[in-house]
Parts: sequence; structure tokens; C-alpha cells
Amino acid sequence: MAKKELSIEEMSIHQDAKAMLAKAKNDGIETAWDRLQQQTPHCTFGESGVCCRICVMGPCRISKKSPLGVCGADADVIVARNFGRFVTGGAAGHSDHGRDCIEALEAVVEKETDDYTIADPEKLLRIAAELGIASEGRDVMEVGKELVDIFFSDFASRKQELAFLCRVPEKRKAIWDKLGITPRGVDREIAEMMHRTHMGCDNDAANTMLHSARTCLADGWGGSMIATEISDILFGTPTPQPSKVNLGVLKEDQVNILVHGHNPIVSEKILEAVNDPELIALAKEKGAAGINLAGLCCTGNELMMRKGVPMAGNHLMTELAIVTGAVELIVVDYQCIMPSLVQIGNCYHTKMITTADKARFTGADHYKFTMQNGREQAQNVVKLAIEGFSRRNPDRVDIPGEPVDILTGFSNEAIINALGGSLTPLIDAIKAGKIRGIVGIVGCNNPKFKQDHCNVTLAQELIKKDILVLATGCVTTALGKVGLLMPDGADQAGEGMQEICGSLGIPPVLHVGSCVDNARILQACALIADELGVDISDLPVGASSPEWYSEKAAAIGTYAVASGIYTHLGLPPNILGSEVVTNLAVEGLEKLVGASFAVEPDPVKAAVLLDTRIQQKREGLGLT
Ligand code: SF4
Ligand code: MSK
Repeated sequence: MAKKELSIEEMSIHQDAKAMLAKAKNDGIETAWDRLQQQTPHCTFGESGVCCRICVMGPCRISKKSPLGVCGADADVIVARNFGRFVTGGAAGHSDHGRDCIEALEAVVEKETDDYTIADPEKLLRIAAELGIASEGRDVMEVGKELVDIFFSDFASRKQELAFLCRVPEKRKAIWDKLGITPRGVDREIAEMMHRTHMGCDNDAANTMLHSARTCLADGWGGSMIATEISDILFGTPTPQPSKVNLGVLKEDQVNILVHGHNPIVSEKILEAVNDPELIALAKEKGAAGINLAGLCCTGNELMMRKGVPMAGNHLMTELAIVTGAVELIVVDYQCIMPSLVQIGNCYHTKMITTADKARFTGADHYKFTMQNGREQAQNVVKLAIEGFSRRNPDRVDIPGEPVDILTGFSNEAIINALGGSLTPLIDAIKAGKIRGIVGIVGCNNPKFKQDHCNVTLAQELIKKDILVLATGCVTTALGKVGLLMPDGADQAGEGMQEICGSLGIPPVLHVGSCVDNARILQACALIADELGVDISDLPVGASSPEWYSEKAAAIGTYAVASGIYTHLGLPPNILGSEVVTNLAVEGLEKLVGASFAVEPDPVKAAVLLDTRIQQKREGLGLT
């Protein structure tokens, strides 16, 4: 039986979303919420993870009546294999993004491009020093070449461990060594997972789950961390700066271009092009007042963190942004881009432009960006948007609401800077109980939840309990839209947080970046643990992804847990068909890696779980 149809009120907490959901209905546009309705109820075999499709003796699905697949695999083996491949998809996504960043840095240091340069040479030298590369008296490009080699070799096979494991506290590394999950080459762990989950290989659920952890650690401390650090080197390390969020950032009288995806390599060039005086003049010739660039999802986060570019919306706002009728062009790189954007764009005048050969969409125009043609392609793409302005139908335009102010750009460097040069004031505030702990809220939207209800409620509940929130990914937009990314958002926090935020002039929720930037949170935890001489699992910290949907989010959760961070999920992965795997995820991992998953759809209850954990850890450190 299909689920009862949701009212618009039940779909989202945001006024801009609700206005566009109503407009979509009027305009006859189908959205993710409608398609979820059509897909409901979901297949219970798929949902519980007991459907196996990895060979053609099957597909097999496990039930009471048929408890074994044709080969004899049981539910535990099948669920663990499916979960392993699921998180490996996420680790591969982040890490391949990281590899693209290495290739970009390589092109710069080898002087194979005039279109890109190094924006933060100090950071390059700092990381080189961390990884043991001598730089005194040397040209930064030469040092960069060695850095590129180290990063490339992190993807290979002939290594015992990843380069950035130098950031991992010794106690944590000892745990990984003992369990045999120290991440080696990124590609090696990914390939090994595919091998292990081939028919007839790893048929021990717990063993497969341990390799899932290893693969995800290679993502967090490898692929993602490399992507973050190189993006800072190439485009600048984020510093606090103002920006704006919600669909109100679109401008009725201007050419509107949205950038969507994850990797800033394309969007940084689009940003340059929209500021080109010749292109602005061309837009004016065509009757527009200017060219307006705004972000979606994590490409939006990347540009917002570094350049203050406004954010139009998160995952579930991407379709609704087109429904405004005011968007000429959506330029995408990769990940989290719904194919429906092409179909919805066709119902208005919105064109979708793909830029990466690995992420093409039928019906979209393809403008391949390379390190050599980035500037020229960005100009071409912006010209296309300007042409599109004349096709806009003003009668179909409706831009809802006023944008909300936010403060963005809290990289670890910026946080340390705001604290006066070291983490000591933060640690002192934690010791004094003014900040009782830290939780990273990360990830997505999922139409199975009222959009952003859980993301926002959880953050509000945590800051009330004097728990500092670090936000990445699509959660950021949600929290920004309700005012939590501004210093006066601290009015909603407990007394301790109010005092700290007031004295530092910071919001109660710090925006630390995109999905790959969760690596910044790993590094921050490691720095705090080292400062206190403890393991990450001893810290009063937690992570949460209340409305997650993607393989990448599951990979992030898995590397957080394997790094010793208790992690809440708003809904379970597709593992409930196996008691062994489920128990391992929510209990067994605690004994092995000192942290586990907790699943709780209610954000108020989730805040209590995270708070309880934080209190236990505080007491473990001798704090009240
Ligand atoms: Fe079925 Fe086994 Fe093949 Fe999976 S590997 S499809 S359980 S026979
Ligand atoms: S874009 S993975 S919906 S956060 Fe990074 Fe947003 Fe989640 Fe994609």
C-alpha cells in the first residue's frame, strides 16, 4: 500500500522550500518527494540488505523460507558484503575527488597550466614540513612536486600506511595495528574490498566489516584529507567571512548561475568569469543588471567557505532552485546531482552543463574542463548563461524570501587563529565545562525526513546543552537558514556557550566546510587528543548525520567510528537483515575501536544520546 500523500507542511521546515513546492505543484513539476511516494513501500529485502546480486547463480534474497543463497551465503555474509561495497562507493567518491585535486596540483607545480595557481604557498610548505619534506631555501613549486609524489603514492600499493597517519594519535594507531585495519593505499583498500566481496572470498561478516572500516579510514585520513588540503593550497585556506543563504540569494534582475557538486576546480573558474567586466557588460547588453553566482550542496560550500559566495540551497533545494524559474544555468562537477535536474530544467529555460567526463547526464550540454582550458570554458559557460537570460519567462519567476546572513570559513587554521594561536583556550573552555563537548553534524537531506527538521533540531538541542557544533555539507545550509551560523545564534545556546561565543564573536555552530572537509574535524580531534595526551575515543566528542542518504555519508560515519568518534545516524544503513552486522555496528565496534554507531530518528532523543556520551567521556577525563 502506498504511503499517504504528504502535505507541503510535512515536507520541509523552510519557507523558501514550501513556496517552491507549492509552485512545483502548480507548474506540474515532479520532485524527489513525489518520486519517493511512488517508490514507497520500498523492497524489504533491499532495505534490510539481504538481497545479493553479485553473481548470476542469483540474484538471491534471504528469508525464513530460504535462509541461504544458491552458494550457501547467509544473511550475515550478504549484509556485510553489501555494506562493504556501499561504503566503498563513498570512499571511492571522496578519494577520486582527492586524486583529481592531486592532478590539479601537479599541473600547477609542473607549470602545465596558466589557469590555476597556488593561493596559499604557506600552507603547502606547512604540509610539506609535516610530511618530512625539506623546504628551506627551495622554490615552493619544487617542494610541491615532492608533495604531489607523496600524495600519489598514498593511492598505491607499496606502502604500510598513509602519509597523514602522522596526524593520528599513537594510541589510535596502536588500535588499528592490532586489528589489522591501518589504512595502506587508498586504491588498494578499495580494490581489496571489491575482491573480498566477490563470490567465494570473504565469507565472515565481522572480517568484511573490519575491512569496511579500513577502507573508510583510507578515505578520511587519505582521499578526503588530501582533497581538503590541496583545495586550500590551490584556492586559499578559509577564513571567517560573511555570506548569505536560501533561495533569496537568486536575483530577479540578473543572470543567475548555480554551481553544484563537490570539487572547487570548476566553480572557482566560473567565479572568476562572472566577475569579468566584459562578461558583465555583455549581460547588461542583454538586459540583465549583472551576473549572479550562487552555490548548491558541497561545491557551494567550497565557494562559500573561501570566497563568501552565497548558498542557494542544500540537497533537497536543488530541484526547487530551478522551480524559481530564475536560473539560467546549473554547472555541475560530480556527486549528489539528481538526474531530475535535467528534466526539471527542460520545463523552464534552465540548462544543465556537465564538466567532468566521469559525470555526464543525458540531456545536459557537456563542457569538459581541464587544467588547461578552465578559464576559457568558464567564459564559454557564462556566455551561455547570458544568452539564456533572454529565454527567461518573467511570468514564471518567483524567488521566495529574503536571504539570511551567515558567517562561514572556520577552517582549523581559522579556529586556532580565532583562539589566539593555539587550541588551549578551547581546551580550557572544555575543561571548565563552558563548552561541554563538540559534535560534528554532517551530511545530507533525505525526503524520508521532513527537510532539515532533524538537522536543525539536533543542533538546537546540542547548543542548549553547551555542546559546540561543527557543521559540514548540506547540514550547513539548514543551520544557516535558521540563524545558527551567526554570533547572535548563541542566544539559543546554554550559558557557557553564550559566554564563549560572546567573548570570541563566533557563532554556536561553526561551518567547517564540505563533505570532504570532515577530514578537518578528524584533524581537530587528533590535535585535541594529542594536547591532552589521550586517544580520540577518550574525548567528549561525537558525530551525527541526522538526514543522511549517500554512500559517502556512510563512509564518513564509518571512518568517524573507526577513528574513535561515537556517531549518530538518523536512519540505519541497509543492515538490519543481519543480527551479527547490526550488533557489531551498534555495540561490538565499541569494544574493538572504542566507538560505535547509534541510530535514532528523533533528534531530541539523539541529542540526549550524544550528551550522555559526552558526559561519560568528560567523567573519564576527570571533568565534571
Ligand atoms: Fe546468490 Fe551467492 Fe551469487 Fe550472492 S554470491 S547471488 S548469494 S549465489
Ligand atoms: S552534498 S553527500 S547531500 S552533504 Fe556533499 Fe550534501 Fe550529503 Fe551530498
